[in-house]
Amino acid sequence: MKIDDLQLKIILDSRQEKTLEVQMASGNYYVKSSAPQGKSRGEKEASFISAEEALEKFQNIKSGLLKKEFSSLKEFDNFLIKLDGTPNKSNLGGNLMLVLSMAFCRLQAKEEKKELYQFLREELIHNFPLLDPVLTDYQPPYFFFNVINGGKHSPFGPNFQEYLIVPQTQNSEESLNLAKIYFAGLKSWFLKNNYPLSYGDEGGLVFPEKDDEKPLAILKEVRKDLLLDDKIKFSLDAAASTFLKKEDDSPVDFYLKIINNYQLLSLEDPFHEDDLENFKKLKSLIKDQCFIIGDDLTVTDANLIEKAITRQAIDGVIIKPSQKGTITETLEAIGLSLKNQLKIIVSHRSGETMDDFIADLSVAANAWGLKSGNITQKEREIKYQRVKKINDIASR
Ligand code: 2PG
Ligand code: MG
Repeated sequence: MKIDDLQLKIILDSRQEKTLEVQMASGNYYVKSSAPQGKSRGEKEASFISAEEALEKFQNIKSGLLKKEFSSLKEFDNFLIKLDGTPNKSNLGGNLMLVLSMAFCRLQAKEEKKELYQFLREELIHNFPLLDPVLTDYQPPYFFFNVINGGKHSPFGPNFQEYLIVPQTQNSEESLNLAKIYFAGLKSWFLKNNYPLSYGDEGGLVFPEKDDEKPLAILKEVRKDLLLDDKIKFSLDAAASTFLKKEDDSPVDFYLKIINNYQLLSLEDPFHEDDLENFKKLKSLIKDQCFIIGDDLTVTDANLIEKAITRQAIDGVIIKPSQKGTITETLEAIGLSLKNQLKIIVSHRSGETMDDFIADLSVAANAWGLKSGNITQKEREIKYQRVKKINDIASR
C-alpha cells in the first residue's frame, strides 16, 4: 500500500491534555486515529514524547513514509521501529508511532474491504498460525466498568485506582443496561449518605475518604439493594506501583481478606511492578478464586509476559497498544498470551480520545474483557458501543 497523504495534528484528550491525531489517505480511502495517554504508567512502557515534539519528529519522517510502498502492517511497523532505532522508542516516541501504526491498520483494512476487527483477527492468525483452530468464532468481551476512581485518577480518596463492576453477560446491550442501572443506584447511595457527586479521570465517582476497603463495602451494599447479586461481579485495579515500593511490606493478607469478603473476579497490579515474587505468592494462595492480572507488570510486552508466565505469577494480562507503540508488537503480546491461555483484558488509558480502535482489538482477540472506564464519558462509552455494533455486524 502506498500512502498518498499524511497529516498530524494536536487535539485534546478527555483530560483536556494535548495528544496526537493522524489523518492518512490512500487512493479513495481516508482514515483518522488518535492516541490515548496514561497517568499511572509502567516504568517499562514505550517512551512518550510531548505533542509539540511529536510534530517536529513527524516532519522529519513524513516524506520517507510517503515515498515508500508497504506490503503489510508488519513491514510498516518494522520501518517505524528501525527509524526510531532505540529499545524503548524514545527517539520517535511510542505515542507518535502508535497513531501511525493504528492509522495504517485502518487504511489497510479499508483497502482490503474488511472491518477493522476482521483485519486484526487475520493479522493475529497470520503471525500465530497455532491460533487458527482457537480463534474460529467471535466471542464478545465482558465489560469492566469503572465506577469509583482512586489513586492517581482522583484528587483524593483510596490508594486503589479503580473499583470496577463486571456485569456477568457477554451481551453488550444487557451489560450496558446493567451498568446504567447500577451506576444510578451508586449515585443515589452517595447522595443519601451525604457524599458529594464528583468524578475522577475515568468517569467514576470520587470517594472522599482514604480507605481502600470501604468503597468495596458500598459497592456490595448497592448491588444487594438493587437485587443484582447474581448479575454483577467486582474487580479491582490497585495500580500498586503508584503507592507501594518493592521493598514495602506486601499487603498479601489484606488482599486475601478482600478477595474473600467481596468475591473479587479479578485483581490487577496488586503489588509493585518489580515485585514478581508476591504476584506469584498471592496467585498460589488463592488458586482460581480470583484472577491475578498484570498491567504495569507486563506492559503489553511479549518478553515480560513470558517471564510472568514462567514464574506462574499471573492468570491474565492487560493489553494496551499505547504501552508498546506498534500494533504488530501488540499482536505479538496477544498471540503469546492466547497461546498460554492467559485471560486478556484490552484496556483504554486514563486520558482518552474518540478513537475506538481497542474495541475492534478486543473482539479480534476474543478478549475476556474490555476495560473502558465509565459510560459517563463519551470517549469511553464509544468503545463499548463499538463492540455492540460489531456484534450486530458479525451476527448478520
Ligand atoms: C490502568 C490505566 C487505565 P493509566 O492502570 O489500567 O485504566 O491507567 O492509563 O493512567 O495508566
Ligand atoms: Mg492498570
